[in-house]
Amino acid sequence: TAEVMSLVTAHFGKALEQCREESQLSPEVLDEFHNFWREDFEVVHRELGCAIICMSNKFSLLQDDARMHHDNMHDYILSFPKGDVLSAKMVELIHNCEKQYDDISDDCSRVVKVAACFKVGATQAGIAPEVAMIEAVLEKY
Ligand code: BOM
Repeated sequence: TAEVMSLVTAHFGKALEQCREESQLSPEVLDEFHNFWREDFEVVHRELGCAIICMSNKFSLLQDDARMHHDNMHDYILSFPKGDVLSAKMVELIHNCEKQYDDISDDCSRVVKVAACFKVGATQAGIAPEVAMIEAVLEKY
């Protein structure tokens, strides 16, 4: 659900500042990670793909080929309250997106495409969080 997704995003987003330098992601492109979910935020910058790879690696969510590690992603989502209602759907959405862009060999470029596809898919599935929901979660941290 969107509620669980807001918890996951708030947690995952904490890794952004650790990854900003190595991914060359400027604050002008994305200042706070939860803005990823804003309707008017376009998921297009290669540097964002690099940042997502770096952030995912902090939680061991990727394999050596920079594709999702299915079991680890599943367990990561499960670690949140009511994560069980989201984990399988999330893994499925991401994997379907990976299949669509498998021909892009540059990891950062491919991952930003996968992330954009995931955002569309999650929105269509009704599990995209409102930015206000994420901000409410962040206030409790
Ligand atoms: O093939 C690469 C797989 C990368 C998966 C990451 C996609 C997520 C994009 C960014 C949105 C994140 C929101 C919540 C946390 C996801 C773990």
